[in-house]
Amino acid sequence: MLFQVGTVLLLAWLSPTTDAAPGWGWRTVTVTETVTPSSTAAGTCSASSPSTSGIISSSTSSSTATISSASATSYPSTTYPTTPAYPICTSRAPFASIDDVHPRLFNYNGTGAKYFAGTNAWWTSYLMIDSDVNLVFSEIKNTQLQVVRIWGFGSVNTDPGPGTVFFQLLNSTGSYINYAANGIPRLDAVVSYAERNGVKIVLNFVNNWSALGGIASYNAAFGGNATSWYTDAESQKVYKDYIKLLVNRYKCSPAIFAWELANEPRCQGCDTSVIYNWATEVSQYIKSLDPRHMVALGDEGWFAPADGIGDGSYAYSGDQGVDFVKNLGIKTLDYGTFHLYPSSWGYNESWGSTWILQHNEVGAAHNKAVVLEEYGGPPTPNNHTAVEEPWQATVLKDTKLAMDQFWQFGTVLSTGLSDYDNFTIWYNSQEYVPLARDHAAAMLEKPV
Ligand SMILES: *[C@@H]1O[C@H](CO)[C@@H](O)[C@H](O)[C@H]1NC(C)=O
Ligand SMILES: *[C@@H]1O[C@H](CO)[C@@H](O)[C@H](O)[C@H]1NC(C)=O
Ligand SMILES: *[C@@H]1O[C@H](CO)[C@@H](O)[C@H](O)[C@H]1NC(C)=O
Ligand SMILES: *[C@@H]1O[C@H](CO)[C@@H](O)[C@H](O)[C@H]1NC(C)=O
Ligand SMILES: *[C@@H]1O[C@H](CO)[C@@H](O)[C@H](O)[C@H]1NC(C)=O
Ligand SMILES: *[C@@H]1O[C@H](CO)[C@@H](O)[C@H](O)[C@H]1NC(C)=O
Ligand SMILES: CC(=O)N[C@H]1CO[C@H](CO)[C@@H](O)[C@@H]1O
Repeated sequence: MLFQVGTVLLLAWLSPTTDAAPGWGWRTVTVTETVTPSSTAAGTCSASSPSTSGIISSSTSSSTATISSASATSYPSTTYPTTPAYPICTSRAPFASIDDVHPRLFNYNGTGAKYFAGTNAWWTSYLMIDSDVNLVFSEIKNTQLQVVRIWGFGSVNTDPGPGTVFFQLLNSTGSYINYAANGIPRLDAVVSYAERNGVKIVLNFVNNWSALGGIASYNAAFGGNATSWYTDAESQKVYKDYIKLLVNRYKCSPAIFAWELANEPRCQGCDTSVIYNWATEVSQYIKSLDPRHMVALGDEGWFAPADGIGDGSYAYSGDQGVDFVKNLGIKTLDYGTFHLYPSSWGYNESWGSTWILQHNEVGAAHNKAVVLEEYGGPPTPNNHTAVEEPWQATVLKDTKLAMDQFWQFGTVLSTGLSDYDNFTIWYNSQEYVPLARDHAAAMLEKPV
């Protein structure tokens, strides 16, 4: 999502306008539960043993940082699990891949190419209560949505305390991974419950936006700014170390649909080569760690003038340093991604179908899978059907887009409503039937 990632202060969730301004900090969990994770990871999961013998810290005194693990003391407390805190890789389900016969489509679980739908529930990794994590995946499963996109990042510059989930603390002396109960074990739970429910996830590694840390939290610790981050040696070192930690930890799991470089990476005013080069290098790095899972970029799908598409307006101007066509040529990115928020971008709602068709055509020209991985409109709560149904019909009837993922899934957790914004489609609400259930079924029935 472009701007707000709504935070819901749990004690105030009845408030009708809880959309936060950009840059909100951390979800404050007012209900905490002692997490008593199973200490036994699946025995079959030897590939997953992560290099977590100590805090991963990287010196900031020079631009060539080094990892010195096993040297630091436990942060913020407790022990370092060298294996995931929840059972992972117990499922024998096949990994998702690009289909051999139909390279524009996915082979989800070894049974051949299929179209399908998915969703976004970024906040799942910040839930403290296991039964809530399980609820999210079981509801998504019974809707027949196949893939959920979730934030795998969460960085802070100062310790927010044990009631707030975060995965990484960044400051001038380095990166400190949080293995306490409000840290990496929450991601372990996400992967574990996704696997147990037979749902696959896209795990995203950094946010362009400042919510949940993001690029701004790297810059606060290591210097740099929103554009230099992509080439800043220190930030890139810490970012890749974080990727390495998660990829090694979860790479044995069939619940990983794809690894994703960033949420809506932008480099405003930059040559498109900056993001192209960064995405090439990072995706190659991920493939070197884990050649068996797919990798995606997570961008909004902006076109650049060189593409010769569109009317030259904002979405086609290259202003954000992203060139969808050029990036689709990166071999270590398995599929192309794009988003759709006409109301935020200054377009009318019917332009949405144009945007969908344009990305489909580029996918056809490259013979490569393309996914509409976020879409939302109109910018008011509820009643999204009139605007979103025509987009879904375009995807279904007029394209070979492999998957679409509405923004965003919402449900009632044990603590109250899940985090939400004006685009949330609430589980089993009236509009959930056409936009989630019926669309998911229709995508699965679409002939290949
Ligand atoms: C950075 O955070 C770590 C972990 O809390 C702490 O040990 C270290 O002293 C901090 N460094 C600075 C410069 O504050
Ligand atoms: C970001 O940092 C780069 C490299 O130091 C610099 O050239 C650029 O002007 C900075 N951008 C902004 C907006 O400050
Ligand atoms: C995200 O990208 C935009 C465009 O480059 C930029 O203006 C913004 O500052 C970025 N967000 C953060 C938190 O750096
Ligand atoms: C929507 O915008 C497009 C240009 O982006 C324009 O061609 C079209 O006429 C507009 N449609 C409506 C209903 O305003
Ligand atoms: C959400 O919708 C309300 C009206 O229902 C509006 O006042 C508010 O500005 C919207 N928020 C955003 C971020 O668009
Ligand atoms: C829902 O949208 C339709 C137009 O598509 C409108 O006529 C109706 O008033 C809306 N309902 C609510 C409850 O906002
Ligand atoms: C989305 C998809 O391809 N799902 C398939 C997973 O595998 C079962 C059989 O085990 C198929 O029935 C599904 O279609």
